[in-house]
Amino acid sequence: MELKKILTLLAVAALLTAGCGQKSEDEELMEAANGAAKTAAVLGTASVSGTVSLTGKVPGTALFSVDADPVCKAQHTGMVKDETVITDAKGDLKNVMVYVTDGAGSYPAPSASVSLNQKGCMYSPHVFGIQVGQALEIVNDDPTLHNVHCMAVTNDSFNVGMPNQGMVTEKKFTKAEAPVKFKCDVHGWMHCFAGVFTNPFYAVTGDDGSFKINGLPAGNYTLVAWQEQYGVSAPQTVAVKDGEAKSVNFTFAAAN
Ligand SMILES: [Cu+2]
Repeated sequence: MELKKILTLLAVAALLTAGCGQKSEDEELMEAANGAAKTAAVLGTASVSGTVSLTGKVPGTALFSVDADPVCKAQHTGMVKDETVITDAKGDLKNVMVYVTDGAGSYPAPSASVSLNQKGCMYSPHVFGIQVGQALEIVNDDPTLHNVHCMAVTNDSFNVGMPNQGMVTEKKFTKAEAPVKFKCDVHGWMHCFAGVFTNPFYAVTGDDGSFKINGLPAGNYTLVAWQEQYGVSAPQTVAVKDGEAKSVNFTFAAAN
C-alpha cells in the first residue's frame, strides 16, 4: 500500500515536471511568434550580393583521419579534408555566414524545415542559417552512433544521442544567436555551426565565396560576415531602394 502510494506520487511528479518543461518551451516559441507577428514586415525587392575572400597567404588544406570508427573509415578513401578554412584558387572563402545585424524587422518562421545531416561522419551543411521558431531536422545517415551536442549559449543547449541510421530529431531555437556550435562527442572531428536569426536576411557563401541576400525592403542595413577561423568582420552599411541590387564584399586577413 505504502509503496503504491509512493509510486503514484512519483508518477504525478514526473508528469508535472514534463508538463512544465514542455509548456515553457511552447510559451517561449509562442512569444517569439507573437513578437514576430507584431513587427512583421513584408519582404521587399532589393538584394545585396558579393564575395568574401581571404587576403595574405592562403593556408593549405589540413587533412585528418576518421579511421577510429570503422563505419566512418569505410565511407572515405584515406584522409579527410578539414573544413575550417576552404578557399578556391583565388582565396575566395566558402562557408562564411553573411547576415544583417541592423535595419531588418522580425519575420515569422518559414514552414519549411532546415536539414542537418550526419553522413560519412561529417555534418552537412557545415555552416547554415535558420530562423527563430523554424524546425531543424537533424538526420543520422550513418549506421553508427552520433550524438548532436548543441553548444548554444543564448538558446537552450542540448545533447541528443542518435544511435541508429535513419533516425531524425527535430529542434527549434527560441532566440537569435550566431554562431551556435554543434559537435559530436563520439567523433572529435565532427563540428558545424548555425546562425539563428529573427529575419530571413542571411546567406552562406558557396565554393566561389559568393553570397546573395534577397527580399530586402528598401532601407539602410548593417551587415557582417562570420567565418569560424577568422571570426566576425567589420560591419558594413548599405542603403537599398526597391528593386535595387547592391554589392558588398568582405575580406578576412589570413595569419601569415
Ligand atoms: Cu559522430
